[in-house]
Amino acid sequence: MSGIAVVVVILMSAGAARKVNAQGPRVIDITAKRYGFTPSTITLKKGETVTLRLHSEDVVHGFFSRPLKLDETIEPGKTAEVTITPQTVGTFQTICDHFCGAGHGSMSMTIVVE
Ligand SMILES: [Cu+2]
Repeated sequence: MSGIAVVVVILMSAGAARKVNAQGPRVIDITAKRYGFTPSTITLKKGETVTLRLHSEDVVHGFFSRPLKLDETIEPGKTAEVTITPQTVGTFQTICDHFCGAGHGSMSMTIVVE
């Protein structure tokens, strides 16, 4: 009897683990286009693992934030992905660090970690 109980517990545990793995991190799509990002602000939770999926609608853009250790190149027609787990609460600016035209200097978005 106790052998059956152990097998049932193991099967239930395996099922729970599969469910968690299949779910994976939350994915947030971010589109870069001269001269901004859509959405312009995202909110993450401290300690939550999130995948940022980056797209460009026109030219090559950058996605850079020193405090969040982000430094991605976004090429048109391709998808760049970065998975982060922010550990610091705050409001962080992420900028384009590839010159993309006259308004390049104002191209940024906000990542809020709460
Ligand atoms: Cu730019």
